[in-house]
Amino acid sequence: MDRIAVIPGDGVGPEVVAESRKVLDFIAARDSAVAFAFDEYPWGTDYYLQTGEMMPEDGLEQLSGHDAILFGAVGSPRVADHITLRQLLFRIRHGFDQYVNLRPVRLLEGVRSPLAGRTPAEVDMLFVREGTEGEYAGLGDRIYQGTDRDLALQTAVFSRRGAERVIRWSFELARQQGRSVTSVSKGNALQYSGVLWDEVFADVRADYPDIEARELLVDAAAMFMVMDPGRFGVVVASNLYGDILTDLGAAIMGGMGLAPSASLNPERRFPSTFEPIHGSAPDIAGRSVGNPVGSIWSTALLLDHLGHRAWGEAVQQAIRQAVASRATRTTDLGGTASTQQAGDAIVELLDRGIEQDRGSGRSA
Ligand code: GGG
Repeated sequence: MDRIAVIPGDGVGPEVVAESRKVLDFIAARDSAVAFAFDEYPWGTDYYLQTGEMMPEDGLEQLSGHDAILFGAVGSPRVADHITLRQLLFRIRHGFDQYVNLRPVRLLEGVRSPLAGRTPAEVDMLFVREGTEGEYAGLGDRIYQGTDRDLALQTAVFSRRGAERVIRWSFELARQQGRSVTSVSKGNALQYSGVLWDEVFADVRADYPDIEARELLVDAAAMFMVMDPGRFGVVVASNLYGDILTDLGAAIMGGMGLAPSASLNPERRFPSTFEPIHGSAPDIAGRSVGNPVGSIWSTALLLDHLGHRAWGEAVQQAIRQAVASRATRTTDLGGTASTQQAGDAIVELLDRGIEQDRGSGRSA
């Protein structure tokens, strides 16, 4: 039995997470070897407005007994974004040492990329964003507020250990998948943090002579993602650069609603979090138009993480089929389906895929 903590959160979060739950419920109903126990937590902006905190003091303790966390989205115009984001999502990522933020950027068949003429074979990158330190470490100060000397300090934290573990994880992933590794930094301008990152990358790459390794400045990386996305395999970047480049990646793969992520604690000392990379999208919340694919794809990553690899692959296959047709994709992709219809279609395609596999002697 896998214990899954569910935090639907704000805006479109509850709508897309409900579609992920449909997929997991379907799998548990079809496979006697798989069972999930869900604990849902009402944490987010409404909770904050009622209690003064985004999650309770002992929130991490409550989550810690779970095998994984299924997360929706965070953020609302009713509360400053730095409060909602830092007090919920970052508390979980930092508290559970989720130092690998895996973000696949993949163009699916039938989805139109804004990059003219690009095919799925040319847009297939695996971003590995550092998740616990860098620019989002949360160190800094604000002084002389309300005066003309108003001053802010935001300190980026880069440690050798922090850079090394995420870079090494990226090389291992590249080796498993037969991909290259590109390191993204800004060592020409950031003489402390950027240079440390580059030195660690040089040290780690020496342990992987079989893997093609390259380095790019973050500005050049953004340019090449648009001009020549096919050059990237695994891409490892610090917290901020990884965050920004993967929004660009989501655009390249056809839209923010598609992009999945997994915030992993690779040692499994703590639960890992699975969430679409998009935010709460308050402008479309409650209208059943949000794209559930980013959440359901993240759920496929959750299934992989929990050891249900065949199911993870089956869910990805159902997603590929759903987005290939107008009738089963949402309006952001030029389709006609509502959030719920798109989720139902993925479940139906999953079901059909199982029946076909059963007919051919394969099983999920
Ligand atoms: N679905 C996750 C979410 O709500 N993300 C909002 C956001 O701003 N995230 C920033 C980050 O992932 O660091």
